[in-house]
Amino acid sequence: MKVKFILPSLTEAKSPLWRPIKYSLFPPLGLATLASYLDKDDEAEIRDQHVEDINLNDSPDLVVIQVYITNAYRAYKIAQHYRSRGIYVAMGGLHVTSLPDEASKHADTIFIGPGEQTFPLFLADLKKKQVQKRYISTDGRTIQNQPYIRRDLIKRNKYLVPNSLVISRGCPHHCNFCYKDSFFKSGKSFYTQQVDEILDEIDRLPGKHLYFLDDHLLGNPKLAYELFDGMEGMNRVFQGAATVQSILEGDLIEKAAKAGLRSLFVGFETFSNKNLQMSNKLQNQKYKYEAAVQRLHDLGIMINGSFVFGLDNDDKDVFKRTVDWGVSNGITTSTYHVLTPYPGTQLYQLMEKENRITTKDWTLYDTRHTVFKPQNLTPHELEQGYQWAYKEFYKWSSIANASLQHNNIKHIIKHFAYTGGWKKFEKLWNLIIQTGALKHMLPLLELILSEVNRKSENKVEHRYLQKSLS
Ligand code: B12
Ligand code: SF4
Repeated sequence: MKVKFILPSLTEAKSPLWRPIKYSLFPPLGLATLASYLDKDDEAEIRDQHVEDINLNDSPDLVVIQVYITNAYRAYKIAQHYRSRGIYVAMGGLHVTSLPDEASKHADTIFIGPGEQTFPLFLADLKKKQVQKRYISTDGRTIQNQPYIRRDLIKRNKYLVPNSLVISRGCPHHCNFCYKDSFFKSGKSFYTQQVDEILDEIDRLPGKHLYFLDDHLLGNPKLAYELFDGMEGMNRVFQGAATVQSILEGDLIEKAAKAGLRSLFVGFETFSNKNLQMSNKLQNQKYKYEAAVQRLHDLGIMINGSFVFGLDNDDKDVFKRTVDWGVSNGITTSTYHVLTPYPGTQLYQLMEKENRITTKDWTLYDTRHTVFKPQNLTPHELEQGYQWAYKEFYKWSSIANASLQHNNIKHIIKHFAYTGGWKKFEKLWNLIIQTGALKHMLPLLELILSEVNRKSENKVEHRYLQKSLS
């Protein structure tokens, strides 16, 4: 059987605001995971529309499409194209799980929830010619003892970070704006691989750099301890995501740093306790963000802070407050989002009930547009403030100021190079992508992620550097 796996590009990936580099970071790991359930004699290919042409003139036996909210319409068109030619189309992913009735109009079979258990079942049914219209993941979810991800189908040279991996599914928390509870409904919503399997997978990945795409890398502290123990001496540098709480409790973060953690995505989201409460983001509530920042910086770990604008307790000052905090606390990169009530989430249900959803055009659900009635801001103010925050945080003087918050010269230089390199050389990135030179950038990233020598002699006189950088 010939199987084609497609990741249609997100709408925003083709907009004038498109930053090709953002969409050339990670390969489609979900599809490579599904491909691992095929038979040995099946033929498979993965096409990621963000980095290549998907070529619609072929005739596979089965087309498998991954649907995110903002690529949904594009996914439906591709499905329509193949179905009109009698080719079987299966669809799954976050958006299909949120809105199965919408998606089922466009596919022969849809999948609700993670695919590790349902996709192999479907393949077996397909052979018996007894396929169902819907497969729903419920009990028995696991990612242990699974076949190897089909990394051979990933075109590594098209991505800046080909060594992405994910050792868990879901997360132990329940924020009300997050996709997680609806995606993992009726079954386990946080589960992990076994340590020996993870270490094995790491061993199979070439080079030095790893990016853990887990929602919460430290979510299972026991597993994380064992993993970091095992990784010590493997000479890896890695990036991942975790919560404020997990950074401050125990000494897991020290272990992570020893194992090679060099940069962490942290969901700060908001400084307002009311907002945190409304969002059920309780894991942030009793902790001081500054303490988490200090701890990471002491370990030489760079921070990518995530912030949401438009929660009910946000007013016009929220943008400046958030940017100022990021700069004065030496946050390396900030990811800002306009609050987005994704269908299926508790937040969506709440807003729907209060009649606050203003559009159901899913292409606008990209966290850049306001798709609901905010409480203390106009939709326009919210979008303007969001755009202003990005500009302000990433102007050269802010980058320099934020870099100078560290008391170690290597950390200052790394911060400056990472943020400047990521945000300030768009044209150069485009050229690098177009000329196929992306694969040569990884050593540079690894260099920037090298260890900060903490004992170092090179603590610097701030005023001196402030002068030379600005
Ligand atoms: C990598 C990533 C990206 C990449 C995606 C490109 C790529 N190559 O995959 C990039 C950088 C482009 C990106 C962009 C964005 N992202 Co993103 N991203 C992720 C991340 C960290 C990992 C995805 C991944 O590889 N997961 C691991 C694999 C194994 O899982 P999977 O892809 O989901 O596939 C499984 C299932 O979905 C299912 N499945 C999927 N397709 C199919 C098809 C069939 C037929 C079947 C059977 C099963 C199936 O089976 C797979 C195996 O279980 C997730 C968080 C996460 N941990 O998943 C966030 C996440 C998907 N992103 C998120 C967000 C908010 C965004 C942005 C809006 C951020 C922004 N402001 O720019 C944008 C736009 C996305 C959009 N809304 O359309 C949210 C999504 C919320 C939502 N409801 O849509 C997530 C969940 C993070 C979070 N915790 O909130 N992202
Ligand atoms: S901590 Fe992150 S992944 Fe977990 S529920 Fe909250 S937003 Fe979702």
